[in-house]
Amino acid sequence: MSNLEQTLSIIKPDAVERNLIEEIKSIFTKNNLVIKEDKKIHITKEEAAEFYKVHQTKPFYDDLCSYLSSGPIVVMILEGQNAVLFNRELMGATDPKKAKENTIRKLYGISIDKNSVHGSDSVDNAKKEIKFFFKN
Ligand code: IDP
Ligand code: MG
Repeated sequence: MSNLEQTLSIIKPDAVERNLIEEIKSIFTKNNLVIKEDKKIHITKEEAAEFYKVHQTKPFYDDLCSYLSSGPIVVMILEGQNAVLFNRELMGATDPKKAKENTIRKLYGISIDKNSVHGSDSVDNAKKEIKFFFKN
């Protein structure tokens, strides 16, 4: 059964800094996810805090917001079959040390905080996150 979805992907500062944009994009496109929109931006810490608001009670929240705003990022809308979960599979586990072989985080992630990519974790959150970056 067809289940076309959109999800939000972010190439985080550690990966942009290491010139991994095209390599990461090609993993998506080779796996039949279509990049519907993409832009390179540099957000403020306040914007990062708004984006990551669900994590505001976590001990790593402040560092996370500083990090996401520390340099340019690439935000993308990916579209494809079961795009939300499928993108999470391509990304791999949050901690690159625990990520499966050939996932983006296994290939490129440096550490649990510098883990190269973000991906929405549900269809509802994907809608909110896409709106946050593309439909203001
Ligand atoms: P996810 O990115 O795999 O969805 P989340 O639990 O939503 O993981 O956490 C958001 C981001 O916060 C992670 O990608 C990672 O960069 C950072 N993070 C998560 N857990 C930790 C931690 O225990 N220490 C430091 N940073 C963390
Ligand atoms: Mg998450």
